[in-house]
This record gives sequence, C-alpha cells and structure tokens, in this order.
Amino acid sequence: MSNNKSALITGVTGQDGAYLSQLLLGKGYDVYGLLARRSTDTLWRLRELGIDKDVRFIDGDLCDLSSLIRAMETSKAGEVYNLGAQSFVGSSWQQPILTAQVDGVGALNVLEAVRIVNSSAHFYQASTSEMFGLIQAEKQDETTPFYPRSPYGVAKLMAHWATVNYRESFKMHASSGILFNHESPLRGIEFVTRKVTDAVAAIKLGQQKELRLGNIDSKRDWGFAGDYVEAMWLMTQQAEGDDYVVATGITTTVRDMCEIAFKHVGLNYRDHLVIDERFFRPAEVDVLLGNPDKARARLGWSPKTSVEQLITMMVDADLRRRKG
Ligand code: GDR
Repeated sequence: MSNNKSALITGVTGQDGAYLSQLLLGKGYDVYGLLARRSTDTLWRLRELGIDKDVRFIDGDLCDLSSLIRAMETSKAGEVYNLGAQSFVGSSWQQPILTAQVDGVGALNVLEAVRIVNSSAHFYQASTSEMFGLIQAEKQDETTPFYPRSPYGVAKLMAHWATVNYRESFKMHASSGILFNHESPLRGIEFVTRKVTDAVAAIKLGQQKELRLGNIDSKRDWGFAGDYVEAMWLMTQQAEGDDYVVATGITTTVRDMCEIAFKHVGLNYRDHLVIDERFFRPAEVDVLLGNPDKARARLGWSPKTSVEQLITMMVDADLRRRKG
C-alpha cells in the first residue's frame, strides 16, 4: 500500500479519469485532478457521475513540467495516475508531434515531477495494446514484443519504456498498465464503439439514416472502463511496481460489434452501414487480443462485463441521452 490517501490524476476529465476518480473517492481518497483550462465544457463526465464538485482541480498541463511539480507539491499525492493523453489513434497522423509531446514527453514530465517532489509516490502509466501493433500472437501478454503502427503507438511506447526505466533507475514504484480497448457510456464519440452506439440510438429515433465507418474487419478486445480502473488501482497497491496486461481475452470484429448494437434495438446493421474510405487509417492494427492471466493471478483482477453487456449498456445510455 502507498503511504497516504491522496491521489493525483492527469486526464481526470477523460473516460478513465472519471471512473478512477469515482473509485478513489469511494475509497476515501482526496482526489486531485490536473486540469488544462479549455473554453469547451470538459467536466461533463464527472458531472454525469455526480462527482464534479468532489474532485479538487489543479491547473496544469502535461507539457509544462513546472505545473506538474506544483501539482505534486499541492496534492502531496501518494499515488499518481498518468491518464492524460491525445488518445485518438486516428488523429495522431494529423498531429504526430503534439501526440509525441503529450503522450511521450508528457509522461516523462510526470515521472520527473514525481522523482523530484516525492520519489516514493506510486506511479501508474496508462499504456496501451496499440504498442503491440503488428505483432500477432495467439494472445498478447507482457512478454509479447512491440511494433507500434501509429504515431500514437510510438509515443505511448516511449512513455512505457520511460516508466520501466524510472522503476529500474530510481527504484520508483512505477507500473505500466497495458490496457486493451475499454469503453463505456462516457466514451468519446470519435471512438468506434460510441460512434456506433450513438448512431444506433439516432437511427432508432429517426434522427439519422446511415452510419459511415472505415475498416470493419479489424478486431478488438473490448472491455468496460469501469472494470479496468480497478486494475489501475490494484497495481498501485502492490509491494512493487510492474507491467500488466488488462484485457478480456475475447476479440470481436467491428462488424460483429455493430451487429450487437443494431440488434439490441431490433435493427439490421446491413440496412444502415456505409463503408467510407475517409475512416480508414494509413496503417492499421488488424487484431488485438490480450491475455490477462498475470493481472488475474497477481492482482486478483478479472473483467466482469462481456462485450454484449458493454455495447447494449452504451446503446441504452445513448437512447436515454437522445430522448432528452
Ligand atoms: P483504437 O480505437 O484505435 O483501437 O484505440 P478506435 O475505437 O478508434 O478504433 C477501433 C478500430 O475500429 C476501426 N474503425 C473505426 N474507428 C473509428 N474511430 N471510427 C470509424 O469510423 C471506424 N471504422 C472502423 C479502426 O480502424 C480500429 O481498427 C483505442 C483508444 O482508446 C486508444 O487510446 C487506446 O490506447 C486503444 O484503444 C487501446
């Protein structure tokens, strides 16, 4: 266990930041969230969970080391979760340098702030199955080599190795959670699951006719974000930092995921789906399928939500939202 119940979360306004805040608040933590001030409403997820008044915000940015040092000093955090990122793989080809700065150097900035202010704090890095990229294995685990296929994957790989390196160089309690795709009703609309579930709700309500997608043959190991944040917390509670794959061990094509979503409201995806070249990527990760055995054995963690439960939960939430 870490020595105090104060946590600092970067990316607190994102899907995982919101669920992790909820989990930690429920465990009695003081939760501090790094907040980059934007003119748009970024707090809607925390509001949906009813915790926007409970998180203590600290102004700062992953690209600004001095703000991270200040955040460490203000929060006196015993646990630091680096969830902040430019997390949309598709955009990383349009903004490769920004992605490298935020997702790669940004993680290094957080590691430096932890090392400088309180090197005994427990650190969690949001790593990703995108790092495996082209490497096919029966199931990808902690021993599978990396071969990223996007500027996003490349940047995340830097952050992953920086985490390993700080653990080895400075004996820091630093963990890298190699999370496979994880979704929820709080998922951003640019990601394929939420794009599909929101479109299904709109089509069902007569507000939209078609859904345009790119590569529907790609396969993803989709789990529920609410389950996955528990694995993050469990990693920071161990005697030592380590790397863990967090996945369900089941992979589904984008096509089959669409079928689940449309079927749930009595529709056939074939009547509405249009393939659109614009949504194909310059390089694709064809199959992701994780083996979470180590997390199961060492952390006592296992996924609780099937892909069917996940997608139908998301469709229901989008129907509720669109009905008003
Ligand atoms: P991914 O998630 O790139 O796996 O990264 P995304 O949902 O964006 O894509 C999944 C797969 O669906 C295919 N696809 C489309 N994707 C989007 N977004 N929009 C489309 O119209 C579309 N059509 C087909 C994609 O090509 C891809 O194969 C997510 C992010 O959360 C990362 O931050 C995280 O690291 C990984 O999951 C694990």
